[in-house]
Amino acid sequence: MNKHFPLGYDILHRFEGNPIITLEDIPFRCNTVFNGTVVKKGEEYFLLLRVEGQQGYSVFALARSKDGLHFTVENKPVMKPARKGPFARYEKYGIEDPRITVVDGVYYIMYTAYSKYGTRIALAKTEDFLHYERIALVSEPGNKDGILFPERINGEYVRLDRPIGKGVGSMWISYSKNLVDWGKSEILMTPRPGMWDSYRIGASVPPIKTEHGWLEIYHGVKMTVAGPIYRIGTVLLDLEQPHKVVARCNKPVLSPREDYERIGDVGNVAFACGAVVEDSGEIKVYYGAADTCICVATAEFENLIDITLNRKDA
Ligand code: BMA
Repeated sequence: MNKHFPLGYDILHRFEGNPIITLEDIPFRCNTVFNGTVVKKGEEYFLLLRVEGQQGYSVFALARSKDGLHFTVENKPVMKPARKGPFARYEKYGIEDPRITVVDGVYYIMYTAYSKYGTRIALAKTEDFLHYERIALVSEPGNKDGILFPERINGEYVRLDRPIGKGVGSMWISYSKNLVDWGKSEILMTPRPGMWDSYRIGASVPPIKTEHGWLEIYHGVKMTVAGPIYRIGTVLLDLEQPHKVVARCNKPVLSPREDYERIGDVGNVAFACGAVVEDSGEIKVYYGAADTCICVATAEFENLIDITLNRKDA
């Protein structure tokens, strides 16, 4: 599991049992499994999966595990696009890319509501991971990759998101006193010309608090003649003023290399939506590969911080 690749390979180490969830593990008929957000509660891991149905729109399914590596998926989707009420017209094309964050003991899910109007960020909550209560649509169209911070900062809820302004995908930050009304939006991070994250970037995993700042595991996209390549990178944000970048990794921590990351509905995609920092000091990062399966990769958490601070080479 903690096999260390030589210099030049990835900083996150792939589990040799990857992929950990494929289409064959989903007990109901569907097209593909995209990505998943994780929570460890006690000794159990809950993975909320984005699953695309055969009709083409996505729903959420729940997978459970005792070791974080071997998962069993519930028989039916746990959350489907709303078909009535105020969310229905904005979820017509599906619900996508969930991210769970625990704030003040409540499990909140920010997800993408997709319709002919475009993508909007929506917020729901759950107590048991089986039932979901929608709270609000929290952005206008043209926004996605909404992720809540696990704590209020200076008394306010904070989120990262990715509005598409002028076709450029950058990471932004916004604040709210009540989780419903958001504002004080500011640009946080932009793509870096010439680099692996030159085309688009977006938040991926709920921020993790460290003594050096909030660790944000994000996705960076490079456009090539053969299409986009989605890689995983890291950045540290100031603890008190999270709109300030403390350090941003120069290199991705994981790039698509294995067949299961290169070949699928959308090839060359590694797209993280969740991570668990274990008491042992290991971080498990869960990511969707090629929009077709779920994988896990690990690192020593301290090592990942050092890499982000650009202190160390792989
Ligand atoms: C993003 C999301 C992800 C997907 C990625 C690559 O916009 O929709 O779920 O993995 O594109 O297709």
